[in-house]
Amino acid sequence: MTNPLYDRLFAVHTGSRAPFLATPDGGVLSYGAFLMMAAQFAHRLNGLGLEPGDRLALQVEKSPEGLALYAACVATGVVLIPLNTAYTPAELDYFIGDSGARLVICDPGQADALAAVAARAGARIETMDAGGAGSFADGATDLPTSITPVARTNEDLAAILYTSGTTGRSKGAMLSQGNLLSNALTLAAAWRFAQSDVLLHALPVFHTHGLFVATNVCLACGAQMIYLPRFDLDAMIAGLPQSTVMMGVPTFYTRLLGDPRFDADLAGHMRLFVSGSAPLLAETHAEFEARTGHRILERYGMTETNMNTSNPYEGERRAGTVGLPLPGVELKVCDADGTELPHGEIGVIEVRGPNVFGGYWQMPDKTAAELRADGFFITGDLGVQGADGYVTIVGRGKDLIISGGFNVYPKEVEEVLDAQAGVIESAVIGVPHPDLGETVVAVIASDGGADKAALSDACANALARFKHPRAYVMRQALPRNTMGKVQKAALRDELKALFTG
Ligand code: MLC
Ligand code: AMP
Repeated sequence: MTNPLYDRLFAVHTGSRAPFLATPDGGVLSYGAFLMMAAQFAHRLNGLGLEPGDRLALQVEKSPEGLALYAACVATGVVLIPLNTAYTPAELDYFIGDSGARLVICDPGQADALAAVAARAGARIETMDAGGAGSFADGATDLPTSITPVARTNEDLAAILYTSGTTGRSKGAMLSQGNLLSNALTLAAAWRFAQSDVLLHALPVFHTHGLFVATNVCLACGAQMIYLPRFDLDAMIAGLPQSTVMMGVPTFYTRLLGDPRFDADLAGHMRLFVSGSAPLLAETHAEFEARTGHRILERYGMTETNMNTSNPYEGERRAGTVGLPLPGVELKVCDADGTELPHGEIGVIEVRGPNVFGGYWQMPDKTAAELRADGFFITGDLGVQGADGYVTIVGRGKDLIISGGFNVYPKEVEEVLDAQAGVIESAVIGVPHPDLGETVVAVIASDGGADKAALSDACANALARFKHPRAYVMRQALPRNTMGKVQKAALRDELKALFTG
């Protein structure tokens, strides 16, 4: 009996005393102890009646326990649905209902707000923390500390990650054991990960970057993580001298560069800095090298595909590019019909490989629209590939804003704004922001009756904080082209200096 992901990433560390997770309280959890906790959680999932293929919705602050639950899901075949801690009950209602989750695990502070949501979906709800009523961890303390993982294949589902869409309705990307395992092994080899590595981990663990890229490469080789609850400059400065690798979104890099304590000495113990999830400006790359002597390694991926390209570990890390297709990943730049374009021409990036997901949860039409019959996934990113293979992302074919590494689909925000009194229509755009890369701005066509405070309240009720517009611009009408389409490009150009000017 095999369970490819569990066997290769987790079971190999059984009984190991090597450090796995160092937390800011000074605690260090060994691999062996982590796996004992994961086994108890797996028994608890079984005890609650969850079976392979059942879905578990998890919305908790970052902690070793949360990560052990990921391992427990892999061991039991339960499909993990990690959810952003910023999501509002209204957003969670959709994710929990759509996924048909059988169990919801949340932090105690969220339990009241989520009880009705879980009840509506017919799901059981437990809190993560020990000590709380109905606590998942409490219920696991006396359970066995070892487990035989359930048999799985590479094709079996390991996780569903929700990603928003241009139509405003989020889609659950179905990621298999093979998707996750193949990418973990590819990245660990490409970035020369070894057991001696210590990864400074400050990313959230409800997205591909923090949960799969960062965590799985460490698991693949038994490396240690300094596991910070979130990005905090002081904690980063304290952690760098003990670390060898850092992974982050571009905001991590601009924030570090904004701190005079961050210099070549502080980065002296590091062997690698990786950036992704959003474009890293070439000037940030240059400033970072001038300050520390390190050239940031930029890579490119997405929820549906895990990682697709990476600048080389050895060889030229070219600023402004996302490097070369990873081993096993086929990449082509195409026109709208999927016909491959010659090198040097701009088109839509399509990718195929063992990293590419199997489709969207219960959305065959959306799957068919984005995943071609031959296995190529249409990323919606616009790019160009040079004759030497380097890929540059030049824009997005999809209407998407990336704020501090979090994706915001304008349609979702526009739907909330358009429903408010006095709003004729709205156009939500991304404008450059010195800290977040891009930030959300709403342009409102109003008959004069729209009130900014009311719009802001409506967003607060419906949407996670990172999706809220940071500015409202009132107009009598939105600019339209001769086809009647709102000219977002003109608005972006007009408002481009709102936060940087
Ligand atoms: C927090 N806030 C944000 C925000 N993050 N607003 C907009 N965009 C964001 N990304 C809100 C907070 O709620 C707060 O609201 C206010 O902004 C200021 O908070 P802060 O303390 O300055 O922000 P901080 O908590 O430090 O978070 C910023 C951040 C964080 C950049 C460190 O957002 C982050 O860790 N981002 C990483 C996202 C990520 O992992 N993406 C990977 C996706 S996977 P208020 O109301 O209190 O002022 C993927 C695939 C791939 O894309 O290729 O990797
Ligand atoms: P997500 O849906 O959160 O997985 O976001 C994936 C999107 O982030 C991609 O489709 C790209 O648009 C963007 N992205 C990820 N990495 C990079 C990068 N290095 N440079 C530019 N864009 C990136």
